[in-house]
Amino acid sequence: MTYYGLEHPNPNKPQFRSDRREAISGCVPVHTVESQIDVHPPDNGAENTAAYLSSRTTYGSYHCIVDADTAIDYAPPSYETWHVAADHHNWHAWGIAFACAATDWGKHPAWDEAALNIAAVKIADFAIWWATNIKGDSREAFLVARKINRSDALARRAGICLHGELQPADRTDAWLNHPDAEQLTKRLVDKVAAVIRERLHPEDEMTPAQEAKLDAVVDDVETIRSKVDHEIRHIEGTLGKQQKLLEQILEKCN
Ligand SMILES: [Ca+2]
Ligand SMILES: [Zn+2]
Repeated sequence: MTYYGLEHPNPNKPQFRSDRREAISGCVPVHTVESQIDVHPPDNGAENTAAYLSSRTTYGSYHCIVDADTAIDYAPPSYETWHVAADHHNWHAWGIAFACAATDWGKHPAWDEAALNIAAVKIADFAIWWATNIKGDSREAFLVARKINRSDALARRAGICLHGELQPADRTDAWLNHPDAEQLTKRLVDKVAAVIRERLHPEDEMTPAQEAKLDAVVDDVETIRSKVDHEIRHIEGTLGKQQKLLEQILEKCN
């Protein structure tokens, strides 16, 4: 894994810190960069954002930036990046940003879907890394695949939240005031859960060939069962005759 921010450290302002001042909580604030959306392939939004983070003269960075065709890892999850000014959330949280503006959601549905899918993969990657390395049990990754609010984040709980919720004084990203805010959050959370499920339980998914094999085995079992049933009925019939004979003998003896 390579990190753009490590390969291109910002000479003007450092954009990360290589150790954390708090335990990594699994809290995932979601951002929009508030950049110009690039809807004409190739989408250079994430690429341009990464270059900006490594040259800007003010503080501001994320662990990951996504657009409709790319995810750029900017700094390792064990590092702090500068994405939520409020309440020391940078100390424990892992930040991901969409290379668009909060007002762009819903205007380019194909872009939204592609970028949400890419973000879901990156959040799921982080969730599994966090669960495995910090919590010691990969199944805890599912804790990240839920919506949390500001008080959850203040309590350092795992989950997905919006920057605007964590810092209501001066932020509304990634989609806090959007009419479809609830739906956008649900879409992202559901996609993250689906990726984690797929990664942690690949045996639940069968290929068509495996399904055909299973059907054949079930058919075999049915055939064997009906043969056994037939044999048992035959044996019962024989035993019945012997029982009757025995009863007749006993009757005569009496
Ligand atoms: Ca791109
Ligand atoms: Zn933000």
